[in-house]
Amino acid sequence: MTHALPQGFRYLPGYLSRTQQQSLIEAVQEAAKDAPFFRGKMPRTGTPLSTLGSNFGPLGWVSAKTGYRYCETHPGTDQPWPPMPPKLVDLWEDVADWPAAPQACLINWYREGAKLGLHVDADEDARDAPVVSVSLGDQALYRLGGLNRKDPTRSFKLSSGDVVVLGGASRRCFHGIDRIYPGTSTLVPKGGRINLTMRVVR
Ligand code: MD3
Ligand code: FE
Repeated sequence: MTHALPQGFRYLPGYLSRTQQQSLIEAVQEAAKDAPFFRGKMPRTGTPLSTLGSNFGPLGWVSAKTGYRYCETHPGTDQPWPPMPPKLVDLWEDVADWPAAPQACLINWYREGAKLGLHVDADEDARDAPVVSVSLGDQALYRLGGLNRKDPTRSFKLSSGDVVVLGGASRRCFHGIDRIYPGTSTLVPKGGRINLTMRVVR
């Protein structure tokens, strides 16, 4: 007996062709020249995250000892984030079913051993707008739970080119990345997995 997926959750495996994936990786590499990947820290404890992050768009998500926040500038360069690539905006328009454009795209880079504990995304004022996630590079074991931390969870293996739309109730569900599978893709030049998440913030 398996429980139902949350309302508004859409998993689109193999949505992007290899060529489309490559062009997104090129956009990430271009952006990283101006907005280098940085290691965020857990609020209060200052424990380093196991992922490296950067952002596209007018707002970027930053995790620091002082807390999580959306910020108009990169914490290291104090410059605005690189613009959202038009191809990502097109993807949002194709799948998000939402009247507003995304203001932030978090770029998360998972190298071998990186993971992301079970959490809810709650730093956006726009709590009803969907999040659109794009997986690039190595496969990852993704876990999706319910509205409460103790609810049962389901696991999916996300592969390069997969898109997940978290709309409706699924937007408020617990989720995380248990592990990545190193060496399962040749897409990312230095290896690992890059996840892009587009968000409406305010
Ligand atoms: C479900 N990233 O950046 S993406 C995150 O694959 C994050 O790197 C994971 O969780 C990753 O916050 C999962 C899929 C995702 C993103 C946002 C969600 C799932 C979500 C928001 C609500 C529910
Ligand atoms: Fe999340």
